[in-house]
Amino acid sequence: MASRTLPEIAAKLEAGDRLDEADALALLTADDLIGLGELADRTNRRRNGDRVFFNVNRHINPTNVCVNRCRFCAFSRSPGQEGAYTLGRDEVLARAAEADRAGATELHIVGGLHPDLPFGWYRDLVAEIHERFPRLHIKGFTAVEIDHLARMGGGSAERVLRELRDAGLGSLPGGGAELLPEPVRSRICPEKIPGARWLEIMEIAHGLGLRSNATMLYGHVERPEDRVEHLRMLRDLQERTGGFQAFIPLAFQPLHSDLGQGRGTAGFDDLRTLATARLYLDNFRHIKAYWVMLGEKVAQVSLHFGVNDLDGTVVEEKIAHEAGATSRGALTRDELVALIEEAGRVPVERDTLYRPVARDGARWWVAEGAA
Ligand code: V47
Ligand code: SF4
Repeated sequence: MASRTLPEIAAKLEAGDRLDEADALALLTADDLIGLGELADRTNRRRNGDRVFFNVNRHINPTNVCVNRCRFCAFSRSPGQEGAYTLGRDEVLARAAEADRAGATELHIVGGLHPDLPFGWYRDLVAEIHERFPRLHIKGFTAVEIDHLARMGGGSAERVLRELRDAGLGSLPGGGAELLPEPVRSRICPEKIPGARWLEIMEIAHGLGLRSNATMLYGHVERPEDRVEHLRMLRDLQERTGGFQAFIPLAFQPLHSDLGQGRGTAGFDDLRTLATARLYLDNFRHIKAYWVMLGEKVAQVSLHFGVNDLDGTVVEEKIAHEAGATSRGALTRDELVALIEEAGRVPVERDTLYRPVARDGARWWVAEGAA
């Protein structure tokens, strides 16, 4: 691919032309971080103004028992291994109740691929949470888990998604994408479903009216070209379905993983990746900084590099922290608001479907007309 300069890419953007993969590669490898940030910031502010979304959510990981052994994952355990856990139904419900009482708008539920928990266990769990806490949006189960649940008695992925949706599932998170293209995918997670299957399940979900997010795990063995190919695959699917809400780059946390004990990603590369995503993924409205993996400081600075969304209060984080994340496991709503305001932007609490939320303590409602 021919190398493009930043001014050439800026001229394309000014003319309203779409960036191609050569442009994305040039951005991802640009030395002029400030120039890149300015482009991404301008593009973001044209689309989203000064507003930065955040949400009040809670993560729940029902089990860390997993039949896959992804090489980057420090969270999972084999069945019977020390540290393996599976929450009982009541323990999950107690966490949901706590989140509801605290005024959360969303539960983010993901976990390992348990070899014995049947599909019905998950479907009934979703149904019970939804029945008892109908205001909590359930964002749950990566495409990888959906594929697993199909094998665990759910039938096809479409049937699993349909039944979960009918039980009360509201949307899908973006995990499990890792790096979609080969050969990187097989190097970092040889047992995981192929990238094409991840995309297929997302397409089915979008077809059933379930929105989802998309992630990209970066900073391990991949080359910039692999990241560009990953972004291209996401942009192409988004072109067909429009079902992705946010793109979330996940900075690799290297501790206790089989992919080396390095220092993790550089702040420079984190910002470059977020800014490139803003400019190349022109059909994604929201680029989200996951402060848990970036650290609060880089996440805050990223609000000037094309990011318009900060996730979230989180409350109980295991996946990144088992792998050495040094950020805190939770932020309060006030802390998120302060992070955004200190960056000179306007915080807007949202629900999972990006409707602005107004609140009085733990009591919240969707604000009318402020979309
Ligand atoms: O699926 C696992 C990744 C994901 C590591 O959709 C790792 O709103 C970095 O997907 N270093 C879970 N990443 C997190 C996730 C997510 C987070 C926040 C918001 C949303 C959303 C999604 O974390 C896993 C896997 O891709 N992961 N191990 C690691 N060592
Ligand atoms: Fe299992 Fe997910 Fe960890 Fe892979 S990333 S080992 S599928 S929990």
